[in-house]
Amino acid sequence: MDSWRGVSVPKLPGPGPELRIRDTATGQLVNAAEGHAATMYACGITPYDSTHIGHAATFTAWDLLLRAWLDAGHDVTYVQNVTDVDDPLLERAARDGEDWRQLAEREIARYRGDMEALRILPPNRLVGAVEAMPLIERFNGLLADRSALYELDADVYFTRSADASFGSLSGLDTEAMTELSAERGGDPGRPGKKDPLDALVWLGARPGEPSWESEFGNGRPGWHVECAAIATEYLGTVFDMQVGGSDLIFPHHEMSASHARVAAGGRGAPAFARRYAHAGMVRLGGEKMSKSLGNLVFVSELVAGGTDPAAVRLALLAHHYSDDWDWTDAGLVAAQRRLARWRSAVGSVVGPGRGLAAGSVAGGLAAAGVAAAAAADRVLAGVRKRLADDLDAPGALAVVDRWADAVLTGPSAGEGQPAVAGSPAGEGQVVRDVVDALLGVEL
Ligand code: 5CA
Ligand code: ZN
Repeated sequence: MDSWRGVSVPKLPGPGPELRIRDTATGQLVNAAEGHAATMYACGITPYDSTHIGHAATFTAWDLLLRAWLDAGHDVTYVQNVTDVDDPLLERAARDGEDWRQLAEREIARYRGDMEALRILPPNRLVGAVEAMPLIERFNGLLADRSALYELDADVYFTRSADASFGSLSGLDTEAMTELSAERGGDPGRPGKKDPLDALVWLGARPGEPSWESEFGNGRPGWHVECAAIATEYLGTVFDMQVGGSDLIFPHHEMSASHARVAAGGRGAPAFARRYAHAGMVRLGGEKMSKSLGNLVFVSELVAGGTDPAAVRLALLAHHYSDDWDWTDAGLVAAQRRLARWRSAVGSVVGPGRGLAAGSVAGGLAAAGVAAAAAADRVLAGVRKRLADDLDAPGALAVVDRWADAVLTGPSAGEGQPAVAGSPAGEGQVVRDVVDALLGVEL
């Protein structure tokens, strides 16, 4: 399906550092990409009640990751799905007496608009489950070839015992997995299953629900197999990063990886993501912001109410992506103040510099130019360093804060700093480019 419109990313001088990320499976800080080509799969939205601040925070985290990769010179392929047919979407459509396709289309459009407003770079491919039916069926065919599927009534299950590495991502014991599976869309208690943790890969058609013909009968795909099939189709058997919110570690990412390992032959050869990153949950009033609870703050409503999307983005970036945190009005106000301060600092030093027009003596001018270039370099190096260290956005914001403080309150506050000889841009422009390219915020 169509992705959304991207924004141009300023090119910064020299390649940035290699991004290190904390891998969920091992807990280690590791290089996010293995080679020059860098590949990422992000689990996308289920399009009903999108895009709340929790979604926005998660997709902003992956946007930072993408921007760090681009800055480091990687050739990036980024794929995201849209779960445009699944139980929660169908249930919502039924509740509201709306056609499920219409609901999905409207929410996907809203999501695209929100992603554009937040200057989140689009994936190379945005793939809906509905359009992916043929490749999901092919993928299920591979699982069947490995004798990893069985039927229960008209449904088809994946037998997790086919995968010796099942559990290696979450590291959870069976009891914890069973509990989470029941909470998050699984059916561990269903009689007739060979193992409570076996996952549905094909649901036989239910009355009144959409279904597709396949060699497994009329039906629709399970959730985990959707992402396993789309990711491996477009990124290959092995790729660099699988990302999503922490609520997806188990069962979703564990199951998708397990499916993919078995589809790839199941002989211990690497399959699916080399690394996993998970974003913390954004709460409202102490509870996870979630569509099912309905405690939501929408990006589209904030923006329609006149909030600058750049301030929303800064409010998100004030938290480390892996932390759980509460969305508050005070956090948004602080972000608005920060944005105004940064804009004011950039505005006061932007351009070739009023210092040039002021007719300073050559020596003073050169010294001011060197100081300005050094200040801009500190921002560039500092923001890069913080982001390369497990996407430390709060640390990166602090680097820019220090620069803005120095500009607005330092001895030469209000004085334009000239560009250095041979430097293509003045201090303000360099900072503006750094904040734009790496943090996605337009000053
Ligand atoms: N379509 C599936 C993934 S294949 C899905 O989980 N959709 S979703 O719309 O429920 O969530 C989209 C993304 O936002 C997921 O990565 C999810 O983990 C994340 N997410 C959902 N709620 C929150 C929240 N409160 N805070 C942070 N991230 C969240
Ligand atoms: Zn997914």
